[in-house]
Amino acid sequence: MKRIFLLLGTNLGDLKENLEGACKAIESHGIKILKRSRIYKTKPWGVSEQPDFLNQALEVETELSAAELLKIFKNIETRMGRGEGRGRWGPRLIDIDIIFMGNLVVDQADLKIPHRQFFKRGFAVKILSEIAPDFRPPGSSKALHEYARGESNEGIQIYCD
Ligand code: PH2
Ligand code: MG
Ligand code: MG
Repeated sequence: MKRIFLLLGTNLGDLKENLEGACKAIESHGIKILKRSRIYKTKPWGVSEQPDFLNQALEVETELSAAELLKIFKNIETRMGRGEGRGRWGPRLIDIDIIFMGNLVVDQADLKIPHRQFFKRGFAVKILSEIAPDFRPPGSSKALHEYARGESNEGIQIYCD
């Protein structure tokens, strides 16, 4: 079974409720949540003039393909009001990103796995490492905890357990 990791992000509306709503919506599609990281408050990456984010990593189990997952997550984002966000890296009610699906590598216009910016975002590496310290990204000899060790904790704080 492939180990599938997601990163949730939100910085508009009721942030905690958005994360909880996203988890419920994910489960409503028969996708099982195996692990949840703690919820972290993070400084915005990419476009800095926007509110702080709450981020949470999930490990999920499903037989669905990457394309099917993408479709489901886009639907959830739209239904939860993602359309109200602005721009590629701008504020949003909910963002559900596929970070890894085991050793799978996807390089399509609408979907890149591993997630393109994952290793550039210290907060993402730190948060995912909390639930999957021993996971080795495709083609890498290093485990996530080794990547996380080199990242600073600046701009990342635990929001709740
Ligand atoms: N997502 C973005 C852009 N910037 N910054 C933080 N801290 N957390 C995010 O989830 C995030 C971001 C676009 O997806
Ligand atoms: Mg994103
Ligand atoms: Mg996204």
